[in-house]
Amino acid sequence: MKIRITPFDALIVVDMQNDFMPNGALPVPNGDKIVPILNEYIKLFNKNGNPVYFTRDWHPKEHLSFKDYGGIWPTHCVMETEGAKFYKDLFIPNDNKFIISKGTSKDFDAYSGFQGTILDDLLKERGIKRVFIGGVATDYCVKNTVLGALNLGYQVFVLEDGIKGVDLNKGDVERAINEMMSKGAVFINIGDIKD
Ligand code: VGL
Ligand code: ZN
Repeated sequence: MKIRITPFDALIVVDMQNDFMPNGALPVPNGDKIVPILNEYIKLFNKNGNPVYFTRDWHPKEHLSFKDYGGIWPTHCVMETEGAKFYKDLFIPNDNKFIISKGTSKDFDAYSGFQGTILDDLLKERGIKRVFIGGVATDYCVKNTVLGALNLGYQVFVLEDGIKGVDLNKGDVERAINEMMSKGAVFINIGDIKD
């Protein structure tokens, strides 16, 4: 497949934060391995003048998703902490980039970058029709961001070489991929983009 980036395209990089990387509070196995490829996508979009949206989990310290507060996750991505910062090797352009914080209030969680954020408004404002989505975790925030985008009417490309999952229950990643595909997401690799 050959895809040419148009002015109606945006890149969404999901949750590439310290706590989701090896040694973080909620590590995605090999989450750091996708950074070089993600950086290639980021540079490609940025060079073309296309916007790049970085979502981040940005929780208050008493968040309901944390085990201590009735949730299923260890404490992670507490706002303003080291664990919530973007991973050091992730390339963050100076221009045309937007940070989208989610899960920011104590009583709500958001696996999708569209949930409780202005991401959809920002995309619509710029006339974006197609979104390219990569990051972590395939079976949680990537999946939900992809399904959210499809529901909102965007054409969605998932970066097959730029996602990593958790697989808490064996098969979760495979099921997530099948669900995204069956709802219309198209999986691509860096070589599919015509530079
Ligand atoms: C995520 C678990 C909890 C994710 C966020 O980014 O996939 N997973 N919070
Ligand atoms: Zn979270």
